[in-house]
Amino acid sequence: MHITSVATKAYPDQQFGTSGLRKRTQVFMQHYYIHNVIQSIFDSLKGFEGKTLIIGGDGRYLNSEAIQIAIKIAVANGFGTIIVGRNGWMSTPALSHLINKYEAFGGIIFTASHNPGGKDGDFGIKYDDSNGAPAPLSLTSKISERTKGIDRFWWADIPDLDLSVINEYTFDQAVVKVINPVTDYAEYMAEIFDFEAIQKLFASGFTMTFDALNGITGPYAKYIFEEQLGAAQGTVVHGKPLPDFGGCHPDPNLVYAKDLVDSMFKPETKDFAAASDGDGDRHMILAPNLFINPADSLAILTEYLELIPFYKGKMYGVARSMPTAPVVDDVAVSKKIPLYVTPTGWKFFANLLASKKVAVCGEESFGAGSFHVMEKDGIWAILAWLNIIAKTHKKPQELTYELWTQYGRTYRLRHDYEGVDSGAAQEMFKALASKLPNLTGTKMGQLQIKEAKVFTYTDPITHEKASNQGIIVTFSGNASVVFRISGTGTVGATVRMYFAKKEKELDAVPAEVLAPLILTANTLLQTKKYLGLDAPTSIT
Ligand code: VG1
Ligand code: CO
Repeated sequence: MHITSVATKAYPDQQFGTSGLRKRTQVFMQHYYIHNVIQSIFDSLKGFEGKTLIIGGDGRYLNSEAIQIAIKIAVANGFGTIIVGRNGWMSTPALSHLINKYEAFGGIIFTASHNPGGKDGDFGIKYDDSNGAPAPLSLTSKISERTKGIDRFWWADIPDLDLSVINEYTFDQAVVKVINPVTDYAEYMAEIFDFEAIQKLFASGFTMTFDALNGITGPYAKYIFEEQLGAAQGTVVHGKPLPDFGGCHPDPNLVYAKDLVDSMFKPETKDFAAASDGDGDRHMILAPNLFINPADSLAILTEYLELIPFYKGKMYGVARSMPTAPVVDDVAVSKKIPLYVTPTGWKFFANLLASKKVAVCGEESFGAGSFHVMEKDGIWAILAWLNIIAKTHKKPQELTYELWTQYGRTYRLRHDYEGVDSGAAQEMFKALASKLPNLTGTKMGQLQIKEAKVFTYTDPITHEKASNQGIIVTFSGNASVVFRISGTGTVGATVRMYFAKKEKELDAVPAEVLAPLILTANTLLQTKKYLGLDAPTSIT
């Protein structure tokens, strides 16, 4: 095997965001663009010679080419073992699990998560470190910095490998292993959950639909739900990973999983429905005629997780991201466990999970997970729901109404203004930030502002500081609005506004309850003035 140093020119735009580097697919198709990122990752790490690297992807367009490139650069840089998922497939949580299981140095996953795929869609790359957690801010900053100065990458002149069959290839000191990406993960899920109880649930006639949205979870879901747990054949829909996700947007929410949602809002429905995103770390839960939002889902998981033996006596605490409606806060108080509020992005949960400060974490963006892996995990969350349903003998809608009856119902909505002008968005946020000191205590319409501040976070373990993590305005009457700019968008800027308000009334319409809050938020941020937009481009 021959290893050469290949000259390259730096790209100025390889900045890592909330979750890795995400760009239009065509941006990634530029000459040596992928090569530069991978070498920049390796240049930012130390001590991996002879160690193991896991590589996978969510199957989107460019996945196979990117994986072949990553293998060659990894071998050239001196990794000893490279483990790749068959077909180049692997979900993000499965990557995290494999890193732990094989005591790997780290892992690379090619995904733009819930963003659309295809040649005209998006592509991306994430790096997970040796405990299977998303690279921390300190590392992603280092990688981003390195991409600006890179002028060469290391290249092994080995052939493209056939990744469609399970096999091992040896090149001098290095071995590349192609493995079944589903089996290890499925075995781990069987260790965590009471599969027998869930099998009985399905055997008793319980019905479910799982929509993989043509993303990576199809093979995992078919094997686990249908083959192992005995759910009816056909439970999994859109179960084959497709390079362009069949033209769909693989984001499990009310807008993009509309067919599934519609199927649950009919007189005759399944007992339960769920969906996951492109790379398998998100999940959406539905009951007959009821959408169970991520904040409620996190609260219910926290309330009941100890019924599952794996978690017995391990409910150390719980964490939610700041824009996530504070439903779980009430559960934390009632269970007398600590609550942490972090910035957006799973990387901020990793230290809390690893140091056993928390057992469960969740985000409003349909992500939840526990210390079982250091990434959020869609299939895990759905299995947790099934296990809780099986153990409590309660329907998902009953669990939800019980939560609301006990604590009150928190209505929440998110408005996104997608693909807006970056400069205008920055200006708009600057203008609001400058107003904040004078807002506390003032009245806007019916609403009294309790506090208005920019959210900053200091990691309780590393003491790393993350500043400028969005603006939060809290109002009297259990209401709040959060404003932030997305870190995963690929065109212009995406502005997000998150609304939450707790009410005693259980069956109101979220948009009606939140209308005054939405009006006030728009007056505060002045979206019309700065963005020229009257309404958001997406409501979830
Ligand atoms: C979004 C979500 C955030 C999530 C991130 C990655 O980030 O809001 O909660 O962690 O996507 O999710 P942003 O910066 O666009 O709001 V995924 O499924 O990429 O790994
Ligand atoms: Co994802």
